Amino acid sequence: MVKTVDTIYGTVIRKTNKYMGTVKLPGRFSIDKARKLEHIRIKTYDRYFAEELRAIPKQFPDLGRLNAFQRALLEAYAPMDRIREELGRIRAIMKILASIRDDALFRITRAKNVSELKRIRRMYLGRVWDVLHKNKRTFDFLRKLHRVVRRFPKVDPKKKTIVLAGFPNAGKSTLLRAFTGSEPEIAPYPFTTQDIRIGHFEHKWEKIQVIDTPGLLDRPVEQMNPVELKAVAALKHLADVIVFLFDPLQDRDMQRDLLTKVKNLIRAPVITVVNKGDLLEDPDAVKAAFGADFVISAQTGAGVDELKAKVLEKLG
Ligand SMILES: Nc1nc2c(ncn2[C@@H]2O[C@H](COP(=O)(O)OP(=O)(O)O)[C@@H](O)[C@H]2O)c(=O)[nH]1
Ligand SMILES: [Mg+2]
Repeated sequence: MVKTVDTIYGTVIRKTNKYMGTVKLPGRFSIDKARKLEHIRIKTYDRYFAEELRAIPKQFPDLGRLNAFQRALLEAYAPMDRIREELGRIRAIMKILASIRDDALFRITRAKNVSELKRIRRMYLGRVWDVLHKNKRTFDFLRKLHRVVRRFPKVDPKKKTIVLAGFPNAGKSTLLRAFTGSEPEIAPYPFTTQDIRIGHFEHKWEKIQVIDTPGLLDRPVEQMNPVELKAVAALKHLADVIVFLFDPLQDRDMQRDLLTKVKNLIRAPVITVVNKGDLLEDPDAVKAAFGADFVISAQTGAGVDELKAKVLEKLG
Protein backbone atom coordinates (compact mmCIF):
# COMPACT_ATOMS: atom_id res chain seq x y z
CA MET A 1 0.00 0.00 0.00
CA VAL A 2 1.18 3.53 -0.72
CA LYS A 3 0.28 5.75 2.24
CA THR A 4 -1.07 9.29 2.05
CA VAL A 5 1.28 12.12 3.04
CA ASP A 6 -0.71 12.67 6.23
CA THR A 7 -0.41 9.02 7.21
CA ILE A 8 3.32 9.04 6.50
CA TYR A 9 3.80 12.18 8.58
CA GLY A 10 1.67 10.85 11.44
CA THR A 11 3.44 7.49 11.43
CA VAL A 12 6.87 9.09 11.63
CA ILE A 13 5.88 11.40 14.49
CA ARG A 14 4.40 8.51 16.44
CA LYS A 15 7.35 6.18 15.89
CA THR A 16 9.84 8.89 16.80
CA ASN A 17 8.02 9.79 20.01
CA LYS A 18 7.97 6.14 20.95
CA TYR A 19 11.64 5.72 20.19
CA MET A 20 12.63 8.88 22.07
CA GLY A 21 10.85 7.51 25.14
CA THR A 22 13.51 4.80 25.25
CA VAL A 23 16.49 7.13 24.89
CA LYS A 24 18.15 8.01 28.20
CA LEU A 25 21.33 10.01 28.44
CA PRO A 26 23.28 9.90 31.72
CA GLY A 27 23.79 12.92 33.95
CA ARG A 28 21.82 16.01 34.95
CA PHE A 29 20.25 18.48 32.64
CA SER A 30 22.63 20.58 30.59
CA ILE A 31 22.28 22.46 27.31
CA ASP A 32 24.83 20.06 25.89
CA LYS A 33 22.67 17.08 26.83
CA ALA A 34 19.55 18.80 25.46
CA ARG A 35 21.38 19.37 22.16
CA LYS A 36 22.40 15.71 22.02
CA LEU A 37 18.81 14.58 22.61
CA GLU A 38 17.47 16.94 19.99
CA HIS A 39 20.13 15.71 17.55
CA ILE A 40 19.00 12.12 18.12
CA ARG A 41 15.37 13.15 17.68
CA ILE A 42 15.92 14.88 14.34
CA LYS A 43 17.98 11.98 13.05
CA THR A 44 15.24 9.61 14.14
CA TYR A 45 12.56 11.58 12.32
CA ASP A 46 14.72 11.57 9.25
CA ARG A 47 15.47 7.85 9.46
CA TYR A 48 11.74 7.03 9.67
CA PHE A 49 10.81 9.46 6.86
CA ALA A 50 13.47 7.88 4.64
CA GLU A 51 12.17 4.42 5.51
CA GLU A 52 8.62 5.39 4.55
CA LEU A 53 9.68 6.97 1.28
CA ARG A 54 12.07 4.22 0.25
CA ALA A 55 9.26 1.70 0.65
CA ILE A 56 7.14 3.37 -2.06
CA PRO A 57 9.06 2.60 -5.29
CA LYS A 58 9.81 -0.89 -3.93
CA GLN A 59 6.13 -1.75 -4.18
CA PHE A 60 6.07 -1.29 -7.94
CA PRO A 61 7.17 -3.86 -10.47
CA ASP A 62 10.35 -3.16 -12.37
CA LEU A 63 8.98 -1.01 -15.19
CA GLY A 64 11.62 -2.29 -17.58
CA ARG A 65 10.41 -5.84 -17.16
CA LEU A 66 6.71 -5.48 -17.78
CA ASN A 67 5.28 -7.42 -20.69
CA ALA A 68 3.62 -5.54 -23.52
CA PHE A 69 0.13 -6.19 -22.16
CA GLN A 70 0.97 -4.94 -18.67
CA ARG A 71 2.75 -1.93 -20.12
CA ALA A 72 -0.21 -1.06 -22.33
CA LEU A 73 -2.52 -1.44 -19.34
CA LEU A 74 -0.41 0.89 -17.22
CA GLU A 75 -0.26 3.36 -20.07
CA ALA A 76 -4.03 3.41 -20.13
CA TYR A 77 -3.63 5.20 -16.81
CA ALA A 78 -0.62 7.41 -17.54
CA PRO A 79 2.30 7.55 -19.97
CA MET A 80 5.26 5.47 -18.81
CA ASP A 81 7.39 8.65 -18.65
CA ARG A 82 5.01 10.17 -16.16
CA ILE A 83 5.11 7.01 -14.02
CA ARG A 84 8.91 7.01 -14.04
CA GLU A 85 8.94 10.72 -13.26
CA GLU A 86 6.64 10.35 -10.25
CA LEU A 87 8.65 7.42 -8.90
CA GLY A 88 11.83 9.47 -9.41
CA ARG A 89 10.17 12.34 -7.56
CA ILE A 90 10.11 10.21 -4.40
CA ARG A 91 13.92 9.94 -4.54
CA ALA A 92 14.18 13.69 -5.07
CA ILE A 93 12.00 14.27 -1.99
CA MET A 94 14.32 12.03 0.05
CA LYS A 95 17.24 14.25 -0.93
CA ILE A 96 15.36 17.40 0.04
CA LEU A 97 14.46 15.91 3.42
CA ALA A 98 18.11 15.01 4.00
CA SER A 99 19.17 18.61 3.43
CA ILE A 100 16.43 19.88 5.76
CA ARG A 101 17.77 17.43 8.36
CA ASP A 102 21.36 18.60 7.89
CA ASP A 103 20.33 22.22 8.26
CA ALA A 104 18.48 21.41 11.50
CA LEU A 105 21.41 19.41 12.88
CA PHE A 106 23.74 22.32 12.17
CA ARG A 107 21.43 24.78 13.90
CA ILE A 108 21.27 22.50 16.94
CA THR A 109 25.03 22.83 17.45
CA ARG A 110 24.51 26.63 17.67
CA ALA A 111 21.43 26.60 19.90
CA LYS A 112 21.90 28.42 23.20
CA ASN A 113 18.83 27.29 25.12
CA VAL A 114 15.93 24.86 25.16
CA SER A 115 13.42 27.19 23.55
CA GLU A 116 15.78 27.63 20.63
CA LEU A 117 16.00 23.85 20.29
CA LYS A 118 12.22 23.65 20.30
CA ARG A 119 12.04 26.26 17.58
CA ILE A 120 14.50 24.30 15.45
CA ARG A 121 12.39 21.16 15.83
CA ARG A 122 9.22 23.03 14.86
CA MET A 123 10.98 24.52 11.87
CA TYR A 124 12.32 21.11 10.82
CA LEU A 125 8.89 19.47 11.02
CA GLY A 126 7.21 22.42 9.32
CA ARG A 127 9.58 22.29 6.38
CA VAL A 128 9.21 18.53 6.01
CA TRP A 129 5.43 18.85 6.17
CA ASP A 130 5.55 21.54 3.47
CA VAL A 131 7.67 19.41 1.17
CA LEU A 132 5.37 16.42 1.60
CA HIS A 133 2.25 18.48 0.98
CA LYS A 134 3.70 20.25 -2.04
CA ASN A 135 4.16 16.77 -3.50
CA LYS A 136 0.77 15.45 -2.48
CA ARG A 137 -0.11 14.93 -6.14
CA THR A 138 2.79 12.52 -6.56
CA PHE A 139 1.75 10.46 -3.55
CA ASP A 140 -1.88 10.40 -4.65
CA PHE A 141 -0.91 9.42 -8.18
CA LEU A 142 1.27 6.56 -6.97
CA ARG A 143 -1.38 5.45 -4.47
CA LYS A 144 -3.98 5.09 -7.19
CA LEU A 145 -1.58 3.41 -9.57
CA HIS A 146 -0.46 0.93 -6.93
CA ARG A 147 -4.00 -0.10 -6.07
CA VAL A 148 -4.34 -1.22 -9.67
CA VAL A 149 -0.89 -2.73 -10.19
CA ARG A 150 -1.25 -5.12 -7.29
CA ARG A 151 -4.51 -6.47 -8.72
CA PHE A 152 -3.30 -6.88 -12.29
CA PRO A 153 -5.16 -9.73 -13.95
CA LYS A 154 -3.11 -12.89 -14.01
CA VAL A 155 -2.97 -13.44 -17.72
CA ASP A 156 0.10 -14.92 -19.26
CA PRO A 157 1.13 -13.12 -22.47
CA LYS A 158 3.28 -16.09 -23.45
CA LYS A 159 0.25 -18.36 -23.65
CA LYS A 160 -1.76 -18.46 -26.83
CA THR A 161 -4.87 -16.43 -26.24
CA ILE A 162 -8.39 -16.37 -27.62
CA VAL A 163 -10.37 -13.21 -26.94
CA LEU A 164 -14.17 -13.43 -27.11
CA ALA A 165 -16.24 -10.51 -28.32
CA GLY A 166 -19.82 -9.83 -29.31
CA PHE A 167 -23.01 -8.27 -28.01
CA PRO A 168 -24.24 -8.97 -24.48
CA ASN A 169 -26.25 -12.21 -24.55
CA ALA A 170 -24.55 -13.42 -27.73
CA GLY A 171 -23.28 -16.40 -25.74
CA LYS A 172 -19.65 -15.54 -24.84
CA SER A 173 -19.84 -16.96 -21.33
CA THR A 174 -21.54 -20.08 -22.64
CA LEU A 175 -18.88 -20.54 -25.31
CA LEU A 176 -16.07 -19.96 -22.82
CA ARG A 177 -17.51 -22.78 -20.71
CA ALA A 178 -17.92 -24.97 -23.78
CA PHE A 179 -14.30 -24.39 -24.79
CA THR A 180 -12.77 -24.84 -21.35
CA GLY A 181 -15.22 -27.16 -19.60
CA SER A 182 -15.09 -25.03 -16.47
CA GLU A 183 -16.02 -21.74 -14.86
CA PRO A 184 -13.60 -18.89 -15.58
CA GLU A 185 -11.50 -17.05 -13.05
CA ILE A 186 -12.79 -13.55 -12.56
CA ALA A 187 -10.43 -10.62 -11.98
CA PRO A 188 -11.07 -6.90 -11.97
CA TYR A 189 -10.03 -5.29 -15.24
CA PRO A 190 -7.84 -2.31 -14.39
CA PHE A 191 -9.09 1.22 -15.05
CA THR A 192 -12.57 -0.01 -15.92
CA THR A 193 -15.55 -0.91 -13.81
CA GLN A 194 -15.61 -4.29 -15.53
CA ASP A 195 -14.18 -7.75 -14.89
CA ILE A 196 -12.04 -9.90 -17.07
CA ARG A 197 -12.87 -13.60 -17.19
CA ILE A 198 -10.07 -16.02 -17.85
CA GLY A 199 -10.44 -19.70 -18.73
CA HIS A 200 -7.98 -22.33 -19.94
CA PHE A 201 -7.96 -25.52 -21.91
CA GLU A 202 -5.17 -27.81 -22.93
CA HIS A 203 -4.25 -28.68 -26.44
CA LYS A 204 -1.29 -30.93 -27.14
CA TRP A 205 0.12 -30.24 -23.67
CA GLU A 206 -0.13 -26.52 -24.23
CA LYS A 207 -2.37 -24.31 -22.10
CA ILE A 208 -4.54 -22.01 -24.20
CA GLN A 209 -6.10 -18.95 -22.57
CA VAL A 210 -9.65 -17.84 -23.28
CA ILE A 211 -10.59 -14.31 -22.27
CA ASP A 212 -14.00 -12.74 -22.00
CA THR A 213 -14.40 -9.06 -21.15
CA PRO A 214 -18.08 -8.57 -20.38
CA GLY A 215 -19.14 -4.96 -20.78
CA LEU A 216 -16.08 -4.07 -22.82
CA LEU A 217 -15.95 -5.77 -26.18
CA ASP A 218 -19.71 -5.90 -26.31
CA ARG A 219 -20.75 -2.30 -26.69
CA PRO A 220 -20.18 0.64 -28.97
CA VAL A 221 -16.68 2.02 -28.69
CA GLU A 222 -18.13 5.56 -28.57
CA GLN A 223 -19.55 4.76 -25.14
CA MET A 224 -16.15 4.03 -23.63
CA ASN A 225 -14.14 6.72 -21.91
CA PRO A 226 -10.53 7.20 -23.09
CA VAL A 227 -9.05 5.20 -20.23
CA GLU A 228 -11.41 2.27 -20.81
CA LEU A 229 -10.63 2.41 -24.48
CA LYS A 230 -6.90 2.16 -23.86
CA ALA A 231 -7.38 -0.60 -21.29
CA VAL A 232 -9.36 -2.57 -23.84
CA ALA A 233 -6.86 -1.83 -26.58
CA ALA A 234 -4.19 -3.38 -24.31
CA LEU A 235 -5.85 -6.71 -25.19
CA LYS A 236 -4.31 -6.46 -28.64
CA HIS A 237 -0.98 -7.46 -27.10
CA LEU A 238 -2.63 -10.59 -25.79
CA ALA A 239 -5.10 -11.64 -28.46
CA ASP A 240 -3.79 -14.19 -30.93
CA VAL A 241 -7.27 -14.67 -32.30
CA ILE A 242 -10.63 -13.05 -31.70
CA VAL A 243 -13.81 -15.07 -31.79
CA PHE A 244 -16.65 -12.68 -32.51
CA LEU A 245 -20.12 -14.02 -31.70
CA PHE A 246 -23.25 -12.85 -33.48
CA ASP A 247 -26.60 -13.23 -31.78
CA PRO A 248 -29.14 -14.03 -34.53
CA LEU A 249 -31.90 -12.69 -32.27
CA GLN A 250 -30.44 -9.18 -32.18
CA ASP A 251 -29.95 -6.39 -34.71
CA ARG A 252 -27.59 -7.45 -37.46
CA ASP A 253 -26.25 -4.07 -38.58
CA MET A 254 -25.44 -2.96 -35.06
CA GLN A 255 -23.51 -6.16 -34.46
CA ARG A 256 -21.59 -5.84 -37.72
CA ASP A 257 -20.79 -2.29 -36.68
CA LEU A 258 -19.36 -3.52 -33.38
CA LEU A 259 -17.33 -6.12 -35.26
CA THR A 260 -15.71 -3.38 -37.35
CA LYS A 261 -14.86 -1.44 -34.23
CA VAL A 262 -13.42 -4.41 -32.40
CA LYS A 263 -11.28 -5.18 -35.46
CA ASN A 264 -9.94 -1.63 -35.49
CA LEU A 265 -9.24 -1.72 -31.79
CA ILE A 266 -7.44 -5.05 -31.58
CA ARG A 267 -6.21 -6.07 -35.04
CA ALA A 268 -5.84 -9.79 -34.47
CA PRO A 269 -7.26 -12.44 -36.84
CA VAL A 270 -11.01 -12.64 -36.32
CA ILE A 271 -13.28 -15.66 -36.65
CA THR A 272 -16.93 -14.69 -36.87
CA VAL A 273 -19.60 -17.02 -35.56
CA VAL A 274 -23.39 -17.02 -35.51
CA ASN A 275 -24.42 -18.59 -32.20
CA LYS A 276 -27.76 -20.10 -31.12
CA GLY A 277 -27.98 -22.16 -34.31
CA ASP A 278 -30.32 -24.49 -32.42
CA LEU A 279 -32.97 -21.77 -32.57
CA LEU A 280 -32.67 -21.24 -36.33
CA GLU A 281 -34.73 -22.86 -39.06
CA ASP A 282 -32.13 -22.22 -41.73
CA PRO A 283 -28.77 -21.78 -39.97
CA ASP A 284 -26.78 -21.53 -43.20
CA ALA A 285 -28.94 -18.72 -44.55
CA VAL A 286 -28.46 -16.76 -41.31
CA LYS A 287 -24.75 -17.45 -41.39
CA ALA A 288 -24.60 -16.05 -44.93
CA ALA A 289 -26.70 -13.03 -43.97
CA PHE A 290 -24.29 -12.17 -41.16
CA GLY A 291 -21.30 -12.92 -43.39
CA ALA A 292 -20.05 -15.28 -40.65
CA ASP A 293 -17.48 -18.07 -40.87
CA PHE A 294 -19.40 -20.50 -38.65
CA VAL A 295 -22.77 -21.25 -37.18
CA ILE A 296 -22.79 -23.05 -33.84
CA SER A 297 -24.77 -23.64 -30.71
CA ALA A 298 -22.60 -22.92 -27.70
CA GLN A 299 -25.41 -24.37 -25.60
CA THR A 300 -25.90 -27.74 -27.29
CA GLY A 301 -22.30 -27.95 -28.47
CA ALA A 302 -23.23 -28.26 -32.15
CA GLY A 303 -20.37 -26.95 -34.31
CA VAL A 304 -18.22 -26.09 -31.29
CA ASP A 305 -15.56 -28.72 -32.08
CA GLU A 306 -15.23 -27.50 -35.66
CA LEU A 307 -14.93 -23.93 -34.43
CA LYS A 308 -12.32 -24.98 -31.89
CA ALA A 309 -10.34 -26.77 -34.60
CA LYS A 310 -10.38 -23.63 -36.73
CA VAL A 311 -9.28 -21.49 -33.79
CA LEU A 312 -6.41 -23.87 -33.02
CA GLU A 313 -5.39 -23.81 -36.68
CA LYS A 314 -5.21 -20.00 -36.54
CA LEU A 315 -3.21 -20.20 -33.31
CA GLY A 316 -0.67 -22.27 -35.23
N1 LIG B 1 -30.69 -21.43 -27.41
C1 LIG B 1 -29.46 -21.04 -27.15
N2 LIG B 1 -29.23 -20.20 -26.13
C2 LIG B 1 -27.96 -19.83 -25.87
C3 LIG B 1 -26.87 -20.32 -26.64
N3 LIG B 1 -25.74 -19.77 -26.14
C4 LIG B 1 -26.10 -18.98 -25.11
N4 LIG B 1 -27.45 -19.03 -24.94
C5 LIG B 1 -28.23 -18.32 -23.93
O1 LIG B 1 -28.13 -16.93 -24.16
C6 LIG B 1 -28.07 -16.22 -22.95
C7 LIG B 1 -26.81 -15.39 -22.92
O2 LIG B 1 -25.68 -16.23 -22.92
P1 LIG B 1 -24.29 -15.79 -22.29
O3 LIG B 1 -23.31 -16.87 -22.55
O4 LIG B 1 -24.47 -15.36 -20.89
O5 LIG B 1 -23.99 -14.51 -23.19
P2 LIG B 1 -22.89 -13.36 -22.98
O6 LIG B 1 -23.60 -12.20 -22.43
O7 LIG B 1 -22.37 -13.08 -24.35
O8 LIG B 1 -21.83 -13.92 -22.08
C8 LIG B 1 -28.11 -17.27 -21.84
O9 LIG B 1 -29.43 -17.37 -21.38
C9 LIG B 1 -27.68 -18.53 -22.54
O10 LIG B 1 -28.20 -19.67 -21.94
C10 LIG B 1 -27.15 -21.21 -27.72
O11 LIG B 1 -26.27 -21.70 -28.43
N5 LIG B 1 -28.45 -21.54 -27.92
MG1 LIG C 1 -21.21 -13.21 -20.24
